[in-house]
Amino acid sequence: MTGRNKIDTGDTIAAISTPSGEGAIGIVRLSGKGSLGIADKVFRPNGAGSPSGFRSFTVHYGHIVDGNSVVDEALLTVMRAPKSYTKEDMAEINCHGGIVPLRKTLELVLAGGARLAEPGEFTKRAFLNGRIDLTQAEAVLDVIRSKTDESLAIALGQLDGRLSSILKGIREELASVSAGVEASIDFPEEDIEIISEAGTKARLEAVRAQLAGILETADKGIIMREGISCVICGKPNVGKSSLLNALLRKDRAIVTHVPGTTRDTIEEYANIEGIPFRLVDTAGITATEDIVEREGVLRSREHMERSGLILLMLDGSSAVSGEDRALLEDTRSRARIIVINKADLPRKISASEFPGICAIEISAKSGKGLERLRKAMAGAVFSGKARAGEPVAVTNLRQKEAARSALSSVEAAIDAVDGKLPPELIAVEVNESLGHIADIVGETVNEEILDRIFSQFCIGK
Ligand SMILES: Nc1nc2c(ncn2[C@@H]2O[C@H](COP(=O)(O)OP(=O)(O)OP(=O)(O)O)[C@@H](O)[C@H]2O)c(=O)[nH]1
Ligand SMILES: [Mg+2]
Repeated sequence: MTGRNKIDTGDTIAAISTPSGEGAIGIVRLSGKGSLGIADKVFRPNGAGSPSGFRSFTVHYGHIVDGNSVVDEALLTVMRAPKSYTKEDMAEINCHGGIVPLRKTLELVLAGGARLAEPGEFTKRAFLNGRIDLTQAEAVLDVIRSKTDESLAIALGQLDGRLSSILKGIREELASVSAGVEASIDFPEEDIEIISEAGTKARLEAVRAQLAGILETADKGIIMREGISCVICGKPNVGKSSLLNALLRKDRAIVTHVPGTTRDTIEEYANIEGIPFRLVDTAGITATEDIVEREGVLRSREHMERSGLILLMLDGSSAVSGEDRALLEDTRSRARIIVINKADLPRKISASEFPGICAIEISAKSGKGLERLRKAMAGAVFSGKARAGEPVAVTNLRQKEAARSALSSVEAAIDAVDGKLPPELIAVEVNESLGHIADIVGETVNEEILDRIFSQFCIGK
């Protein structure tokens, strides 16, 4: 278990917070009690005073110095506890964005008493110091990595604490139910029922509905964060690579009239209707003696197994072949769209031949039907579920599993009320549910999970 107050704020951490490489500016960031004292040693302001005397939220022009020699020209920003990213004293040094001055500045602050920050340690401190909860810390990473405007909106909503505030409401309600139930354990002989059975049940049912609502957002939230993999498959030469290029709006894959052009799989993210799709172009599936082609076919099949959505492509300008039929059969039970390509040519196959299956005629060459395909892809992902509305969502499996456990404990508590079980047993379930919600926000989560989460961050965040 992690107590939020256990962090050792005795040490001061430092890191280069901008990407490595050449840039217009680069930032060395410091956090901890010693930040401003260390800044005193390395930063010589042009004006009066020194960093440890500067007011919070002020920016100062000056130079980074190593003894008497100037390392770089810089701007220093001072942010004092508790109003900073980490809730600790912080200093940010904006240097010129070359690798050498940045490294040199970092070395100087380390020599001045700071320790090199671990990945995500600034955000971890913001969490451990109680400025943000774990869902918000995870959202920081999601904001950085978001792939579409819509996924960004969800991440920003979570960073803003929308999920946290719903969870907070649920916790307060459960805590109050738990207190009531426990009171009836302590004072069983009281005549007045401290809390009515029906009242307890109604309150638990309201919580159940709220948790179920949160869980409903999880599938969407996870897809919006991680993307959904979508494989384009079919026999050779039907136009799979042409479709990949058309959806990406760039010539990513090689297209030729020779069957067997694509040998290995090609993966690229595409923003389709706001959903991040990881498109996978595959080698055409066919019985072949060629050893390279056969390896390609094997990989195509592996991707078909793993993907969330299959685009099974047929060449609409020639009749359905045995190879097509085999693939139609193989993908029967999967989420799929039949894509009938080459609609610019005289057609031999039409969408109406596939009643009850989503089949769309397109021309990867002319672009005809692509809009319909995009809509159908988005529709297949959320299978008619509403996508509009507030961007509140559970966005990862960790949150989802904990929410699911919280829900089943609430259900068990309702069953216990229905079954007229002793209040002790109701209280156990309610408290169990409270524990799972504490896990989501990170109050009771163990060190290992924290390490796993924060190790995904870059150093300096
Ligand atoms: N007329 C027409 N030709 C197309 C269309 N889409 C693709 N083609 C042509 O079909 C041929 C094969 O296209 P590719 O995109 O390489 O097909 P593929 O399915 O990736 O082929 P493999 O990688 O060999 O399996 C090329 O000559 C394309 O120009 C289309 O919509 N209409
Ligand atoms: Mg190809």
